[in-house]
Amino acid sequence: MPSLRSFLALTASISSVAAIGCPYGYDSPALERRDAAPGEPQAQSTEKFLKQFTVNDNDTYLTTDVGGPMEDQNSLSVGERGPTLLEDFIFRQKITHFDHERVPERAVHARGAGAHGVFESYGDWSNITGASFLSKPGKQTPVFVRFSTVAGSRGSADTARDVHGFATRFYTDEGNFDIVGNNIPVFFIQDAILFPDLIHAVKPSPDSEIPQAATAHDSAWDFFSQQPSTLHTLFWAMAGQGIARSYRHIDGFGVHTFRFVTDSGKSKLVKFHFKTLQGKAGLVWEEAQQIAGKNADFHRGDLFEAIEAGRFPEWEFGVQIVDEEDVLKYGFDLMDPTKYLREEDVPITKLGKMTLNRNPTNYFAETEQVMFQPGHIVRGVDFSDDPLLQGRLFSYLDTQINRNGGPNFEQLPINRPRAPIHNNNRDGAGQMFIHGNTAPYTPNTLNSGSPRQATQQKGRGFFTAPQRSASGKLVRTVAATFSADYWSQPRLFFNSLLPQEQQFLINAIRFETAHLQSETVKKNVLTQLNRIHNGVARQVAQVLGLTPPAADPKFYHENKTIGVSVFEKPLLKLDGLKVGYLTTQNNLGDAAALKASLAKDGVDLIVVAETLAKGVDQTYSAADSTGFDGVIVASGTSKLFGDKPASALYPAGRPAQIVSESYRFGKPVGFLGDASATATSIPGVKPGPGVYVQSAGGKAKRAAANATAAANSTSFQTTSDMAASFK
Ligand code: HDE
Repeated sequence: MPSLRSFLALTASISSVAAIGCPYGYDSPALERRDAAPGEPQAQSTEKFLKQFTVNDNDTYLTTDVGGPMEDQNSLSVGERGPTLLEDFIFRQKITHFDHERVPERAVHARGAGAHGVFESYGDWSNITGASFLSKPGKQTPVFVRFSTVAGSRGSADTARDVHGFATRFYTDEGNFDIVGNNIPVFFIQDAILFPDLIHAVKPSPDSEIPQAATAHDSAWDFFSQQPSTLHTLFWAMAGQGIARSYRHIDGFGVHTFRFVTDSGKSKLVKFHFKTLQGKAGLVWEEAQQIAGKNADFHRGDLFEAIEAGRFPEWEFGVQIVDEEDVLKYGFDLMDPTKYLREEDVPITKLGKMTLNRNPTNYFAETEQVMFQPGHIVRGVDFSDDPLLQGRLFSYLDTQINRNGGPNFEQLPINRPRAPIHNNNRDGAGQMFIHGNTAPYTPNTLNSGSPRQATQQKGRGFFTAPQRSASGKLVRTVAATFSADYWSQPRLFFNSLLPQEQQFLINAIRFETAHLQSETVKKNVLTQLNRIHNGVARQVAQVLGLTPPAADPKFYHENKTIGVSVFEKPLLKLDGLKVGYLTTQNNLGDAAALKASLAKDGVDLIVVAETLAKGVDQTYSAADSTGFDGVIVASGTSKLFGDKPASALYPAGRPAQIVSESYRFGKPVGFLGDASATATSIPGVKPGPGVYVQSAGGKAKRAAANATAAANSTSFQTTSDMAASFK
């Protein structure tokens, strides 16, 4: 059995480019899935809480909505061939319900996937916040997280290039706290009033409804180039963050500056972070596009499968903490959501760990009906004056009333807080509570004044940070602290990427802008790019056939920041990665042993052969390079790669295609035994980084002789036009 450790280290680098030579090995203490016993911490009780609403259809008769047993396969008709009757209440109820099955999809973030989990506090953080879920070390709080893309509709492909939503609900014992964030720490606009403009520009064209889930069109880039506040987020979206390997491999950010407030009323500005403990990883664009056609559910499938397999993804939750008076200290306004606060300037204080450990039972009831709101805060958290945040505080509730047809959606099981609810809100469509209080107003004496007002001192009420104040003339304007500079931070981001990642970003912009029709838009885009970086603008100009512009250096600088690259570090865990094992059904030799050995690391070996014979997981007729994170060619399979197919059961050239595509998509490919001889005969595969052949001694080793060159190389070298043309 060859040692596959170095191959797997590279497997981890599938998307983490510089991972070659990364240390193999990691800790993954899995949390148990279980229900809470009476008296156990509340965190364990989500499953139990939702169970009371769960319907079990086992061993039952079909009934109408009002409980009468019935049959519903034939409508009631006048004679066998006669017309059906209006009287048929069974028909009417069934069809009417079906007619109303759909609710409006989310106006943005329509495509997504969710999961339940638990948050555990690392400590007692009462020195910075009164939030009860952060009050004790080891305190557990149930969570529900929904990941999403932004622009695509509900049926769009997961791997569209886009910002990714990362919305987290903490069901705390003092009510629900939502962080409705993204995988990119900044946003396109500064004022919520521009949100409809941004979304109208990025959504498909109003006449043709083309293109779906894509910004490679004129209106998007028209807006981006007219509204330079978008450029920073645009750069992040054009980099690896825009085409994530999976939801498990993204970070989350609260984006806005919020406040933490202690019980004694002291407040600090905070920025929320979720850091993936799987490591970050992105796809390459050609693969992302291919996946969109071949497996549109790539991300939701990955999340669901990982959780089903007990490979629970984890994130560390933390905050950057800034004194109130330092709001302008870092060279920009912390109320401006288009700006990034470097970790070097304010390190992240890690507050706890979040683990996703249970899939929804019903997609619609849970993932579709979960209604996150930035306005869902708990005691100990407060807003800031960020105008984007202020606008969001209005928008989410408003859109959710529209989606639900009334104001009672907070009573749906997935939205229901785990703290008791007492207020004077009454009635409305779908009211599910039976309120007994006949004095639903405040103040009252008839119900002994109850429910009473909770204040900071009494009843642990919410309170606004005491030193918050606002005054000024009424104006419609952009603050000077917001509009002074839109260009140096995208450059900071760009400077901080690996050279290959910079090329990745440029190629993304080249792809998108090459779809533009309007010469004006093309020129405007170039002007904006050139304010950020002349090298970027020149490379884009090349593709657009425009004159490469002279430098416009007002905002140029060479500063960098840490932690923004997707590809610089190896993955922290290999859990849930898939290695394709290409063989023939009569040659399963090492497959079982290899499978067992990789399983110890949470890696699945998928055995590919001609038919679904025993021991085979996939056939060549169905297998695809996009389904694997690395590929191994079994010993004794060289005939798979001949000019003619070795079997009529798959198209000619299919195995070679899987290997060469995998290689081009930056995945490691390994050849065992006499298959090593085929390594160089596969179109496009060059000996070097990412290609492993088995040596005579039986150890998997890189075909490239020069270890230093290999350690510095990247799998992006394999993607075609990542040429040396940069600069
Ligand atoms: Fe959203 N956004 N957004 N957004 N947003 C929605 O709310 C909106 C913004 C984000 O998984 C909608 O219930 C406005 C920033 C996520 O259910 C809608 C503005 C950030 C999700 C809405 C923003 C986000 C949404 C659509 C500018 C990152 C999905 C349906 C002021 C910090 C949540 C819904 C889920 C969803 C409005 C900007 C993240 C229309 C007006 C900034 C993750 O209300």
